[in-house]
Amino acid sequence: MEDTIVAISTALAPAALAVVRLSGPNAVGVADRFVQLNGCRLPELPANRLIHGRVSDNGEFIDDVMICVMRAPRSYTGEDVVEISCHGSTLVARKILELSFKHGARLAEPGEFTKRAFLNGKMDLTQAEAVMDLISAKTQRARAAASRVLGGGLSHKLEAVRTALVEALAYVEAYIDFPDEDIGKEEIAFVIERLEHARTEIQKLLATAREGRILREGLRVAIIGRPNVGKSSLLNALTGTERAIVTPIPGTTRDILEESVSIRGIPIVLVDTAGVRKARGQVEKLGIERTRSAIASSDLILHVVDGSKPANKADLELRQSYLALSASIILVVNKSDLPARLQVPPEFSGVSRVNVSCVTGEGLEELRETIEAQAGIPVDANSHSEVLINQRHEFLLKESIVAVTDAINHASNLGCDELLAQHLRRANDAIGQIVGKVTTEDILDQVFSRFCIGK
Ligand SMILES: Nc1nc2c(ncn2[C@@H]2O[C@H](COP(=O)(O)OP(=O)(O)O)[C@@H](O)[C@H]2O)c(=O)[nH]1
Ligand SMILES: [Mg+2]
Repeated sequence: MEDTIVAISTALAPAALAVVRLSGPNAVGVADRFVQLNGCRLPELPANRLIHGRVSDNGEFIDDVMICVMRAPRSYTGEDVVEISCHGSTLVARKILELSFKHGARLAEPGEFTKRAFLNGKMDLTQAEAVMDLISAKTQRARAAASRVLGGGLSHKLEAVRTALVEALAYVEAYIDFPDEDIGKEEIAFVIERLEHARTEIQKLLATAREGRILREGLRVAIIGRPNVGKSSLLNALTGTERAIVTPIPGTTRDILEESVSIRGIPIVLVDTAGVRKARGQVEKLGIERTRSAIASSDLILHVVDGSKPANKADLELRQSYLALSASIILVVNKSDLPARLQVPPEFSGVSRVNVSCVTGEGLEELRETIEAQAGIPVDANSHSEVLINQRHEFLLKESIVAVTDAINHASNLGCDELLAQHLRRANDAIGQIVGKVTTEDILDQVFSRFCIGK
C-alpha cells in the first residue's frame, strides 16, 4: 500500500469534536506539514500519546487540536496512523482534509481503513464485516451480536471447523502418498468422525442465519386489515409517532408506509398497508397491489380487526389471502375501549390474539410481548456465546456443508482417494473464503463497498 489516505471519520454534522484520520507510509509526514506542536516535530512524537497541537495553513491559524500518532504495525490499519481531533465544525474538519490533500494524501474509499486492517492481518474478514454491523446496529441486541463477532467469536468457531477438516485431509493425503498401504477401518472412522464434527458445527452456524438477518435488517411486520379498523393508528401507537394519517374516512392510506421501531431489542420494520378491498380509484388499486407484495415479503402479519363491529366477510377473505404464506400471524382486535361486538370467527382459531385500544393504549404492551414471542428468535438476549452469520457466510457455509456431506458419503462407501481429498479441499476453501484466508478483489469489493467513508 503506497498511498496515504485520509478521511473525516466522524459524522458530518456540528458536534463537540470531529476526527480526521490519516493512514499510510506518509501519514506522519503529511500531518507534519500543517500541525505545529510545542517543542517538537510530529515525527519525533512518541506513539500512542494524545498531545496538543495547532493546525495552520500558510501561517493562518485554523484550530487547536489533539493529535495522536500510532506507528505501524501497532495501529488499527497496521500502517502509520495519525488521528487529529479538532473542534466539531464540519468546515474545520474539511479544512484539515484539504490540507492533507494538498500535502499528498488522497481521500479514502469507503471502508478503506478497515480493508487495510484486514489486508495487514489485523483482523479477519468476519471481524471487518462486524465493524460495519456494529456501526449500523439499530438495537442493543444487534450491537451485542456484532460485538461478539468483532471479538473473534465467529472466527473461533470457523477455526474449529477448519481444524477438523484439515485433520481429516492430512490423513487422507497421507494415504494417497502411500498407495501401497491400505487404509484401515479405524482410520476411516477417524476421518468420518472429524467430518461429522465439522458438519455439526456448520449446521449450528447456519441455524443463526435468520436471527442474523433480522438483527441486521429488521423483522418485517405487515399491518393488514380492512379499511378503518385502525391500522394506521396501530402503527402510530407502536412507534409513538404520528407518521401515518388517521382518518374516519375509509381508504385514506393508499400507499405503503414503513417505520423502524425497536421492540424488546428486536429491530422491527412496521409496514402500514392500504386496506385490502375492491379498489375504487387507480391510486387505491396501486396501494392494494403493494399491500399484497408487502404481505408476501413479511415475517409477521398483524391482522387488525375492529372489535366494536360484528365479524365481516372482508376479514375472512383477507385471512384466506395469506393462509398459504409461512409468516406468523397475530390477530389484533382493536378498539377495546368501545363495547365489544365482535365474535371472533372460527377461521381464526389457533391464531394468537391480542385485544388492544390504540386510543387508550390498553393491550399494547401485551402486543409487544406477543410480537417478541412470534419473532422466532431466542428470548435470551444475554446469551453471550452466540454469534450470528450474514448472507455471505450463509452462502459459503452451505457450499461447505455440501462438500462435507459428499466427503462423508465418499469416505463411507469408496474409502480414501484423491476424489475424497478434493471434496475436503472444496469444503475447506469455502470456510477459508468466509474468514478471508482465500480472497479475490470481488469478495473484498462485496464486503467493503457497504462501508462508509472514514471507517
Ligand atoms: N374508539 C377507537 N377508535 C379508534 C381506535 N383506533 C383507531 N380508531 C379510529 O378509527 C378510525 C380509523 O383509524 P385508522 O387508523 O385511520 O384506520 P385504518 O384505515 O385501518 O388505517 C379513526 O377515526 C381512528 O380514530 C381505537 O382503539 N378506539
Ligand atoms: Mg390507514
